[in-house]
Amino acid sequence: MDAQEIVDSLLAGDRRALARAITHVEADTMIGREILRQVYPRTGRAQTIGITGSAGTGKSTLVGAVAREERVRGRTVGIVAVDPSSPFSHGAILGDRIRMQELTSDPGVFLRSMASRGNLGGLSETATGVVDLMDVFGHDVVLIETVGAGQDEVEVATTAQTTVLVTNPAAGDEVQSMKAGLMEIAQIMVVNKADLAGADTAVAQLRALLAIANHDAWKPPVLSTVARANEGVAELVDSIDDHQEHTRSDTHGAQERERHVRGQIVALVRAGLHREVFEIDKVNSLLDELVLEVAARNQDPRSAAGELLEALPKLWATPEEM
Ligand SMILES: Nc1nc2c(ncn2[C@@H]2O[C@H](COP(=O)(O)OP(=O)(O)OP(=O)(O)O)[C@@H](O)[C@H]2O)c(=O)[nH]1
Ligand SMILES: [Mg+2]
Repeated sequence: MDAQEIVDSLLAGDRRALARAITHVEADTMIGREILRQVYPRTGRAQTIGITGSAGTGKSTLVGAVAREERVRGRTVGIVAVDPSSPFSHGAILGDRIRMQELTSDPGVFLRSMASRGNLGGLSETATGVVDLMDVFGHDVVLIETVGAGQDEVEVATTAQTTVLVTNPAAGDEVQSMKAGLMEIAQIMVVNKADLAGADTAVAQLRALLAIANHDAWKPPVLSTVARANEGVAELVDSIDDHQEHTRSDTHGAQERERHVRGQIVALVRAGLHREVFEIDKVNSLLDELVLEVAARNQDPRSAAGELLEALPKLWATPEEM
């Protein structure tokens, strides 16, 4: 099947065509790129929502609960679950699958797990494309779950219009040390596992932090949920709707949408640079030399990186001579 055929079937609502398109985008094939080019003008209808946070905070449980609530509201849901961890964690994906099984037997839900590991370009390149596909397929809502591992967390923020950062009551230290940058990527903060002690304190701490950090038109709400018991989930979906409305409003919409696509482009350039730079043989030769120097403590890693960056324009300018 060529790109055009896949796009036609996808737009006609064929789930197998969606699965096939996602596979192309994940493998970054020429067909995958062509599909994305063709469908992009039709994107932007779905609510795209990133659910991120540290491992084990209850993101998958929350994604399931939010998906069910969206279904109650009559919306169809696409779910992208990104597993960033080791090759040994297939069990984790499987666990999520089993937990979400009840959802996946619902024709109004489409679930796709993907591994971000081994994807040199990082999450943003593939996830952004997969989200676009789920959007044009006609899902009303696309939920993207990622474990916040620094880089990935920032990248997921560029994938979704609305990013929900999930923490737990016990994560007091984490909240304290949470960098302002990380808080800025979130439009909604959730203290999940609010059935555990300390939830009110965590909510109060986050609100206090946000009060000093945030000066935008949108003030991120801090909510508490018990995802496992569906508590606070309807309120979370209300908040997501509020933020979505904000991004589509006349007054702030243009600015929000520009912030979002600027982040996307920058993340894609960063990912593309990363991938392309290390495809250049001369870069790798220089890297090998620098590795030996730094390993022998003759040079520090920072100046080695500086040397490589300085040499880069020249190495890059003559790729065919390598
Ligand atoms: N007490 C309590 N436990 C919860 C709640 N929500 C989820 N859990 C539990 O927390 C554990 C982790 O939940 P997951 O949903 O897998 O968390 P996750 O953030 O997706 O985990 P990773 O994807 O591995 O990072 C499970 O044992 C859940 O049952 C909650 O509201 N309260
Ligand atoms: Mg999970």
